[in-house]
Amino acid sequence: MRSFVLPLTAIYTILISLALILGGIWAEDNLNLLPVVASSNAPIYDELFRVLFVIGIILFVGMTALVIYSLITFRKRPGQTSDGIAIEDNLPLEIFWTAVPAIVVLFVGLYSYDIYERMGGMQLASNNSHDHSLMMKDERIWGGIGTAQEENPEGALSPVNVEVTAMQFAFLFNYPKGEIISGELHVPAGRPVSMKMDSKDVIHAFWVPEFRLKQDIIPGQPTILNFTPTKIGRYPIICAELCGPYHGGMRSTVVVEEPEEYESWFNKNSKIPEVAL
Ligand SMILES: [Cu+2]
Repeated sequence: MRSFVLPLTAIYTILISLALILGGIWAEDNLNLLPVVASSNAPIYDELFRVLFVIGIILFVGMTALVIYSLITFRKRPGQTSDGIAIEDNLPLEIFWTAVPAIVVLFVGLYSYDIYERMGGMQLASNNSHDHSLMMKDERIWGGIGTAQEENPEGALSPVNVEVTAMQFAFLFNYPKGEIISGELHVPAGRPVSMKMDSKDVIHAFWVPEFRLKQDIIPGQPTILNFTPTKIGRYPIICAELCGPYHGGMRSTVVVEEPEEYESWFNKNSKIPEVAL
């Protein structure tokens, strides 16, 4: 009889694990927690989010179910006054519960790194350095060899250059080509945008959830943000760094429009007539 007990537990474990994995994948397919996809970065980011979400669902449901099961099965029965059984050491179990989280954490770490690199994060890393030679490199990256442009199949499209100034409690967008200063960010769909961001006072952060992009804006240390908007629409720009008493009101809008609409907006507001976009 004893020899039958172990395989049955193993079969239960396999079945429950399978159900958890399938349930996690089902939940990921059916629960959409993310906003609209509006930049070329977003699908890459969403891929990582989905994987993390499945892992999270499996762990949460699995552990909660195990805790509830144990609370009911191993509860103190009426008339029970003795201590529980003294259980000491279970080497295979200890190896198992060390190995599983180690593998999961290692996988998530490597995968996140890969996603960050595919989003161009490694190229932007130098922007956060105090090193002057790297700061000089920033000037060349801005409006030059941006990631967004490299990812764009029509590499010939020149990026839209925007200088972003953040201050307590607003964003200002300056288009140097047309000498436009705007409170709203206008960008044409399908064309890379290269932004150089600086702050007048404290640290702010430029965040557009629909683009899946968030970048700190640091006083005296310009940061570069390259992206390609893909979906027409108006999306919120949110300051994502607690920057003072009215931080919650530090919002703006990014307007992604058809290239022709963008062109007419640009020409209407440009102080330099007939400039090539
Ligand atoms: Cu702010």
